[in-house]
Parts: sequence; C-alpha cells; structure tokens
Amino acid sequence: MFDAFSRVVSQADSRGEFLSTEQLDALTQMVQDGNKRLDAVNRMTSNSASIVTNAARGLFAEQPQLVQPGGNAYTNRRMAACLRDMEIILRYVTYATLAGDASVLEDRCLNGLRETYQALGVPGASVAAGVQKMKEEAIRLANDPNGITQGDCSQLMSEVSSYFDRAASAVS
Ligand code: PEB
Repeated sequence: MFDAFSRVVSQADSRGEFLSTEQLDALTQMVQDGNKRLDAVNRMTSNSASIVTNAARGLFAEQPQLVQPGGNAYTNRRMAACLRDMEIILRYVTYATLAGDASVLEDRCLNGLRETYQALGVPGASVAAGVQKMKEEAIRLANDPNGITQGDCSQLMSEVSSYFDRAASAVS
C-alpha cells in the first residue's frame, strides 16, 4: 500500500536515484493543495450514509428486477450485503483520495472482486452502475462551493472520479 509520497520513494529507490525535480514539484503541489484534499475526504466521509443510500435507491429504481423475487438484492440479507458492499467501496475511495494513490483501493478492495461476484452470482454491471451513482453524488458534495474557501478543485475532482471509475471497471 502506497501513498503519493511512499510511491515516489519506492520508484526512486528501485532505480537507486535521488528524487527528481518533477517528483518533488508534484509533491509540493500536493502539499500546497492539501486542504482541498482533506476537505473532500471529510465531505465524502461525513456524508457516506446518504451517498450509499441515495445511490442504492437510484440503482433499484433503474433496475427494479434486483429487488424482486429472484433478484440478487432480494431479501433483507442480500439487500444488507449490497449496501455494505457499496459502503466498503466508498470507504476505500476515501482512503485512496487521502493517500493520493489508488493502491489501497486496488489491493484491499478491488483485487479479486470480479471473481468473487462471479462466484456469488452478483451482477457486476449492476454494482458498477451503483458505484457510478455514488461517484456523481460524492463529486457533487465534495465540489460544492458553498460554505468553504473558493478555489479550483477540478484536478482533485478528476482524481476522485478516477478512483470510482477504477472500482466500476474492476467489477463490470
Ligand atoms: C465483497 N460481497 C458479498 C460477499 C463478498 C462481497 C466477499 C460474500 C460474503 C457475504 O455475503 O458477506 N466483501 C465485499 C467487498 C469486500 C469484502 C467489496 C472488499 C474488501 O470483503 N447485489 C446486488 C447489487 C449489489 C449486490 C447489484 C450494489 O444485487 C451485492 C450491491 N454482495 C451483494 C450481495 C451479496 C454480496 C456478497 C447481494 C450476497 C450474495 C449472496 O449471498 O447471494
């Protein structure tokens, strides 16, 4: 598991080189923009329950067969497992956002998830649709200019989006 700092250290060390100016510049920028990152993580974390439930509602409205008899989220046990899975994925996206690196998400959440879903008969494309809905809501909340210092968060938002996209493509 890497963060943005340990990743460049590992890369430089594997070549036996000092850190490059480009690497240092990128990390300097990351430190300077650190409050944006922490605010985004804070907003996603403190709204996690509503991000998950709203995304699940949207998914089941679009794909009602999931919650009908025979559907993969039918019965409370499977519904609970589904909401829990979405929460786990969102949690790892917040970790990746804090770290500025996708490895925690990849290694601890997405690795083998497609195979798990195939074995369980969970429809991966539907999970991916749920993840995309979480992405929309998370970005809307994290990028909300109200009640916060104004600034350009476009780069950070595309980074956060990329973590959700990785999760969606890992299961579909
Ligand atoms: C992954 N999900 C399920 C299981 C596992 C995961 C390992 C089997 C064990 C169990 O039921 O608890 N666990 C989960 C995860 C990590 C982990 C991401 C990462 C660290 O450890 N069903 C749907 C929706 C979707 C869904 C499309 C969006 O119709 C999910 C939610 N996952 C779902 C369901 C089950 C499940 C299990 C319904 C239960 C399947 C079953 O028992 O038949």
